[in-house]
Amino acid sequence: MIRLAIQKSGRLSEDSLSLIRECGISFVSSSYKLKTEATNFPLEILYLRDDDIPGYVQDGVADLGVVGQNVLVEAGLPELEVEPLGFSKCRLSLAVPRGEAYASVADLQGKNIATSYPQILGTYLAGHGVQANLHTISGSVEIAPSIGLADAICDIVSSGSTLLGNGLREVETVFRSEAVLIANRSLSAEKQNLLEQLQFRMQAVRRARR
Ligand code: PRT
Ligand code: ZN
Repeated sequence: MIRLAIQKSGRLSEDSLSLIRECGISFVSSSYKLKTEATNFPLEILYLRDDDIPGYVQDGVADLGVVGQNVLVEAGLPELEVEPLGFSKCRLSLAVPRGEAYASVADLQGKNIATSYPQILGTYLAGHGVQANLHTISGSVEIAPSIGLADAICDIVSSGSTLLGNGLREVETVFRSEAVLIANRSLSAEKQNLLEQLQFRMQAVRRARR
């Protein structure tokens, strides 16, 4: 039996469940349950908050997980990635108030930047030789400039309409992300074999979708 952690409820949930089903694995899922066993594959599914998934897989509480690369890299565990899954594509971008002049990332020197991704942003800014004050907030990052909390923000963007609606302009792409399959680094031989079967099926599903 191998344990796979997926997001309980959010943007990754539906596509994660569809992927498992398209792999030919049957299970009954219900919104109030925290785990489910598949009926035709030795798989147990755990439903968790996405932020908890990398740590649980690292610790072996779950063997496998489905999570966004943004959350995985922010958690400092990029080495757990085993397979890109091609859904939940988005980017982590820097944005400034629309009326603000902006020529390059050097303009952010000494500025206050609100983000939920201080690790990824810190690495990016350091790579560009920029020192800024990062303010870590966990939600509603886009309103920070309009309430005087920050000069710029760094947040997840997909369509861009949230930035537009908050009077912000996207100026730099810091990181590109998609959902990935992650795995504990010391799986037993039996679990490693189950992982390979799952990866084989996931790759076939992706090829069939193209
Ligand atoms: O409750 P839990 O902690 O499990 O979920 P969560 O609220 O932390 O995450 P959730 O469900 O919002 O997102 C899960 C993952 O989906 C993220 O970690 C990303 O990998 C991916 N993803 C893809 C996105 C988006 N697209 C996205 N658009 N995550 C967030 N957004 C937000 C964005 O921050 C913005 O505020 O959606 C808003 C709208 O985006 P626009 O550009 O389309 O307007
Ligand atoms: Zn989360």
